[in-house]
Amino acid sequence: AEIAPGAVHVPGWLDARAQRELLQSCREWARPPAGLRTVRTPGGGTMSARQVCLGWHWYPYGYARTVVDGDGAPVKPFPGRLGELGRRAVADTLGEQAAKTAAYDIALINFYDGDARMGMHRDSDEKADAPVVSLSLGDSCVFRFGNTETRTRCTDVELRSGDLFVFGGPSRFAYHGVPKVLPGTAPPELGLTGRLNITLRVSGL
Ligand code: MD5
Ligand code: FE
Repeated sequence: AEIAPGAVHVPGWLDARAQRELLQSCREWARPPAGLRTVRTPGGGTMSARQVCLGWHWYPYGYARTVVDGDGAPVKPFPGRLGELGRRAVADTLGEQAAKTAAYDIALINFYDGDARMGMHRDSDEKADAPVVSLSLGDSCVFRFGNTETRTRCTDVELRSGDLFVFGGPSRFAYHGVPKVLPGTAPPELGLTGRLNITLRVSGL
């Protein structure tokens, strides 16, 4: 479903096997060095979603090649197969032409426990306007999508395990957030308590 121009939600895009395999990879990427970390904002706040980065390390607010706000380790490489997955996601939603130009080189993996949230924001640390590909695993959440100009007049969408969301074109720099995780809604056979979100991005760096 197209939620807004360039913003496309595909429920159940990853089948049960693909979800299991991606979760297994996330568990490996979460191990130190350069593993799962708590992000602190310059204002002294703490983000409740914990994060792992591949390819480039995101910190508030920029990208680096080492974990500048954590253990200082070199960031883990961006796996080529995530790039393939990202291009397939874009081809399926925005078309082959959009997919050709999307050379993914960043994965940000956010882990939400039942109390975690993400406030309304825009993702503008990337220097390229390629679509962002978002994949969700585990517990469902309420995802709030605004537009480029305002955090108001939002649309709430429930994202479930296996869902794909692609943010391209006029939606690439739209406001969005995660006001709520819905604990206990993960597929029981997946074996994940909490929610994982994987975003694939083009750094333009
Ligand atoms: C999440 N992550 O569920 C979301 C999914 C983040 C973040 O917001 O910054 O890590 S990605 C949603 C997204 C990304 C880029 C653009 C837009 C939405 N958008 O234009 O709405 O953990
Ligand atoms: Fe974001």
